[in-house]
Amino acid sequence: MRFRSSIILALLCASIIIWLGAAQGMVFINEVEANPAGDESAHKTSITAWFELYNNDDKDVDIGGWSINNSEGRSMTIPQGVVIKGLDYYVMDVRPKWLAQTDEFLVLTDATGSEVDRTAVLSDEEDNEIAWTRDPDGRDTNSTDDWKFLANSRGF
Ligand SMILES: [Ca+2]
Ligand SMILES: [Ca+2]
Ligand SMILES: [Ca+2]
Repeated sequence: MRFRSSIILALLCASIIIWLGAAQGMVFINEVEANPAGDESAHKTSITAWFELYNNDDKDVDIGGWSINNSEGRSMTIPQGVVIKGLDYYVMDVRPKWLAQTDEFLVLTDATGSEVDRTAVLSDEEDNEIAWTRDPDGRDTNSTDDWKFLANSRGF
């Protein structure tokens, strides 16, 4: 009887540890601007598309070597040494057209290749400063409702 209750206790402890692990903060793909104001098809344009990552934990996270993959199969690696401070943001500029403006989604993987986050399928066919963002920042219920099309908040 005592043996059995020790096993139950051990299982309970393990569940709590797993639950605490799952409840830890995460890094999210938090905002995506695939269609900034201006004609990005113009020659030598200085317009950049971009996306923003958000660390919703209060601890710093080293994201060096992590990758962003888009739904067209393109991939971009975050440089070594990049750290997002707790509750802070990191913006990556990409050349226009790296992000598709229709039915685009992005997947963030860590340095071991494990998926950390993915966006909803997003379309931005408006040529303006409105961008898709998780609202509030870091909201993630695996629903398209996590995302709103709002005036951009690049880096904040
Ligand atoms: Ca836009
Ligand atoms: Ca544009
Ligand atoms: Ca933002």
